[in-house]
Amino acid sequence: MKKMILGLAAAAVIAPLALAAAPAQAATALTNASFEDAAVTFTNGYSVVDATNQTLTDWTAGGAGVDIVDDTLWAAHGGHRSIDLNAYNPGSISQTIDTVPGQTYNVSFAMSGNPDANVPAGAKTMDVTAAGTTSPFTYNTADEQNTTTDMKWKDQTSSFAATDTSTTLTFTSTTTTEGSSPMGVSAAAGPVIDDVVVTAAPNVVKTKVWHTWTGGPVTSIPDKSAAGWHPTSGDPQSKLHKSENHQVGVPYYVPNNGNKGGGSWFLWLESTTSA
Ligand SMILES: [Ca+2]
Repeated sequence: MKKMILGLAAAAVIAPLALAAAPAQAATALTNASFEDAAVTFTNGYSVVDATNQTLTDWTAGGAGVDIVDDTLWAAHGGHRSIDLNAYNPGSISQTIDTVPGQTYNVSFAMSGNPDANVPAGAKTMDVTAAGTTSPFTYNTADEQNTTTDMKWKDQTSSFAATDTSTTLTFTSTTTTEGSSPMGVSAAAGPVIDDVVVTAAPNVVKTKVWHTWTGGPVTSIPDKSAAGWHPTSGDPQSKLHKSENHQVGVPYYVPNNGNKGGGSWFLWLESTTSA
């Protein structure tokens, strides 16, 4: 046992011990992410999509329906079309994509708000929901002063951890009232989205490395950031030195590990990397 410890300490070879490796990144298959594909005829620059009129390719509209808006009404973020998540009341759109359980995904999109002058300007609110995670977003058209020719798009990002091999991603308007309106409806101008992108987040790998104190005699416990620590072996075979027996970042002293006349300090340090 003593020889083994000495041998490892002298080896000076870094052998990282991977503790938590998430699944490999997976390609997702979100389609019609810029809302350009829809079998619709536009009247006044928009077309309502709802449960009885599912004309938005690869997406399912819910709630009170949404509007596909083309750039004769306002300029899209990308391409020629974007989505107002309120038709005449709050609606939603959903799409189911392939996912890897345990993998974290980032959902980014461009957000604005319907600047219709017939509806009082104000907060346009919405949720992004996937795998049980709901992230709220707000775009305030009164603050932003966006117009149909300059929608002042803002980049937004949410994330979720997949729990299954497929995940339904849903954008839901929560804009339910906008005060009195000459149009006679309460919530006809909602949050606007375009250019959805779903990417697998980088995997986080935590690595523990075993260190031996090489800084000579000390009168107090060496700090974990002191220069005298030297990486040794990541996985010592002695149970005395197993990482699970020690707190990361807390030096521990072994009174007699085989050295003549004294013991040694040891330390486990952890590093986090993206892969
Ligand atoms: Ca678009």
